Amino acid sequence: MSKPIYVLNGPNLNLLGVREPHLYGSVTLEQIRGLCEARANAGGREIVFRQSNREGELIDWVQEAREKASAVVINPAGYGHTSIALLDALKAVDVPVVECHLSNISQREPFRHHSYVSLAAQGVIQGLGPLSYELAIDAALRLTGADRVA
Ligand code: CA2
Repeated sequence: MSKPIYVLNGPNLNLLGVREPHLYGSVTLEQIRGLCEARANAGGREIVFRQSNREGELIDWVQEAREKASAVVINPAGYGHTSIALLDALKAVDVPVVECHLSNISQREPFRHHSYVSLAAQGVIQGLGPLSYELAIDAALRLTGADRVA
């Protein structure tokens, strides 16, 4: 049995579907968890899906993923634009890292155009709402040799 895909979510993503639907849509993080799970299960893989508002906790989970994950999908949220510590943790991960964003950060405020996390990611999927997560799971499956991808 392959190791699970770790799906890690950064600060404020727990508010999805509750606040700012004009920016991030009306789908909740719990619903996104369900989409990711279905997609991963179709490829014969489990997921570990977590969200934290704390930088250190995200870093602990990235370090945990070094041993326990087959791949990491991460929406670092605001920390993508600020956290060299998160970048350093991700650089120490040997399995594929796929960054995803709900919004197209390249079309937003200039301070969102740069992502430190991108420097450690094999690929980035953004701007497609919850589909960004589903495609990131597909990419993680393909990059880790799953024989079935939905
Ligand atoms: O588009 C994305 O997925 C982002 O990672 C979302 C982050 C933002 O800082 C990044 O630039 C792009 C923000 C997540 C906060 O989500 C909220 C949802 C509802 C209400 C308030 C915040």
